[in-house]
Amino acid sequence: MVQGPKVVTIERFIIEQERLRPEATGELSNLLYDIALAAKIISGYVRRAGLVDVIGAAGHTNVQGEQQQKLDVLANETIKQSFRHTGRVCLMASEEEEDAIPTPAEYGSGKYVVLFDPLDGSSNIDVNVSIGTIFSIHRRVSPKDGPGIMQDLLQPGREQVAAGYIIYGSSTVMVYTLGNGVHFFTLDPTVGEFLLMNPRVETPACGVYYSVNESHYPWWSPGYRRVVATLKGVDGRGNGRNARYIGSLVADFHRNLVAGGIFLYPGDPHSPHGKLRLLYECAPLAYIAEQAGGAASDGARPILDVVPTSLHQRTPLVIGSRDDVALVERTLKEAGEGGS
Ligand code: P6P
Repeated sequence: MVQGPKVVTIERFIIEQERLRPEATGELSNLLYDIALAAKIISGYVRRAGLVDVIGAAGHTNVQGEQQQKLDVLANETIKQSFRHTGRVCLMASEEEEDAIPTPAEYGSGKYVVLFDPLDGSSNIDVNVSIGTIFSIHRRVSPKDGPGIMQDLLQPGREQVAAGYIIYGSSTVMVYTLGNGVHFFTLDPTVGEFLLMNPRVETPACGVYYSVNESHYPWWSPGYRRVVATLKGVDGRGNGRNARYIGSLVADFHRNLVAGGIFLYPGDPHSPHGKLRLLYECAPLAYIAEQAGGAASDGARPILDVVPTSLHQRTPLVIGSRDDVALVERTLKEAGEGGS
């Protein structure tokens, strides 16, 4: 019988990775288990979205002023519930909630904080387009015996101890990094386990895709217009890329990570800092991108170097294959632009 590849569950992989870190206490490993469990639960909701009464709006809006979908609410509650009573997390922040989310004092004040977008791209839920969960984990900076504070959350992306996402697509894939490479797992629904697909993902240096909402062209700066013209290959140098834009950040990012490509969400006069959120969308994906050999910028500097000042602040985002990000930064600089 031909032996297939060794089957490694995410739990087994996390344990093996923990053994490589003598200083590890196991708390971060347990936090990753918590996230993997939440991902399985949310995946179940998403897979049944058309079958049980979870599709459609939940009837109220979130802090972003967006119509909350029922799945948004379920995903948000599922993630909060998976951390709240573990004693590993002292404070959380969610795209769905204006204020930081404290954990009950009786459960201790853990040494980590978690920031997350529970279900990004939720406007795509009712049309069956891939959506995703994004998470970012920092070690707290405040005294460990007290409650978590805002400064624990407002840390530069470079300080993340872990970051990742789950994409609910044709299959459910969990991707994360602890700073030692990017790891891919696919959920096998027949056994309810995330199985290791690739222990060290590397994204191509130069992509085949570019992803941007071209309907914003009228608002783009001259620099960004030149960037997109270059990516289209209208400069005649034959480096034209394929346009792919799903309108679901995790789906666009994941395709580019795997195949090579670049995603852009520039700022414009309507929203000078763009649409995407720094702390729980751009910074975690930037950590993944850099760990996979890619790059992420706000147009002039690495996303991971941006020092946050508020929980839901936005940033322009250029992320993906490193040569492509460098091309965008160079082009914007030549146009006298760049940065948020
Ligand atoms: P636009 C989804 O609403 C989202 O937050 C991201 O997932 C996605 O990349 C972006 O907005 C799409 O925005 O303006 O192109 O529809």
